[in-house]
Amino acid sequence: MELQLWRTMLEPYSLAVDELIVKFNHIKNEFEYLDQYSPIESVNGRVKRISSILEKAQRKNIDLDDVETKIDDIAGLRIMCRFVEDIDRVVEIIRKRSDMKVLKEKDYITKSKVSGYQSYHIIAEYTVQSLKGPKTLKVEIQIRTLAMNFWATVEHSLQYKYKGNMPEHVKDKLLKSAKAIVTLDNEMSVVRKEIMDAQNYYQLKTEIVSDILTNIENLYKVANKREVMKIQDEFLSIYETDDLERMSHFCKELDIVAESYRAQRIQ
Ligand code: 0O2
Repeated sequence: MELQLWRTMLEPYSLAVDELIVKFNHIKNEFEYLDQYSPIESVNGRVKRISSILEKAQRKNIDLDDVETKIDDIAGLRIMCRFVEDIDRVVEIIRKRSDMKVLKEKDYITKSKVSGYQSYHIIAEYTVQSLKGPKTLKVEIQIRTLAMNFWATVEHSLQYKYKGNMPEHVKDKLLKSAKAIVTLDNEMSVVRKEIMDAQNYYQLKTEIVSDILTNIENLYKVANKREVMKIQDEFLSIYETDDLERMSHFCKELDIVAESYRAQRIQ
C-alpha cells in the first residue's frame, strides 16, 4: 500500500482517538463537578505508527489487506488510575456506554504476562463520522494504575533497546520490579480507603450543612427574627466543633421546627 493510502486509512483511527480522549476526560470532569473522586487520573492515546503496523503484521503473519480486522490496537487509548480498584470502576463505565461495544477483555492484572506486564485491556468497537459517512473500527483501551504504567513504559523502552534479545539479568530485574509494583499498588489500596472515608465524610457534612442553611433561610421568611438568629448562632457554634453527629442532630431538630412553621401556615 502506498504511503498516502496508509495515511487515508489511518485518518478515522486518529479521529476515534481524539474523540475518545475528549470523552474520557469529560468523565473525569463530571466526577470533579460532582465533588466526587474520579477513578480516571489521566488519559492519552495514539494511532499506531505505519512502521509498527507493518512490523506487527509481519510478526503475526497477517496479510496487509487484513490489518484493520486483525490488528486490534491501531487506535490505542490508555487510561491511568491511581488505585487498582479504580480499574474495575472504569471497566464498568466502559461496559455501560452505548457509544462503544466491548468485543474482548484481557485481564493481565489477575494474571500478569510472563514479562511481568500488568494492565486491563478492552477491545471495543467505535463509530466515527466523516465526509465519507460512518466508519466502525476497533480501539484498544488499556487501563492500568500509574505504577503499572511506569513499569510498562520502562519495560517497553528496554524491549526497544534490546530488540527482542533482552538479557536474562535485565528480565530478572524487571520481574522483581513488577512484583514490587504489585506490593506498592496493594499498599496504596489501603490509602484509597482512607481517601474514600474522608470523601464520604465531607459529602455528608456538605449535605447536612446545606439542609440546615436552607431551613434557616426559610425560617427568616416566617419566624421571629430574633429566634432565627438564636438558631443561627447555635448552628455556628456546633459547626465550629466539626462534630458531624451534633450537626446531624441539630439538622433533624431544625427540620421539626421548620415543619411546625409550615403546618401553622397551612392552617
Ligand atoms: P506497542 O508498541 O505498544 O504498540 P494478541 O491478542 O496477543 O493476539 P496483541 O495485540 O499482541 O495480540 O495483544 P496484547 O498481548 O494484549 O498486547 C497489546 C498491547 O499491550 C501491546 O501492543 C503493548 O502496548 C501492550 N503490551 C502487551 N504485552 C506487553 C509487555 O510485556 N510489556 C509492555 N511494555 N507492553 C505490553 P504492541 O503492538 O505489542 O506494542
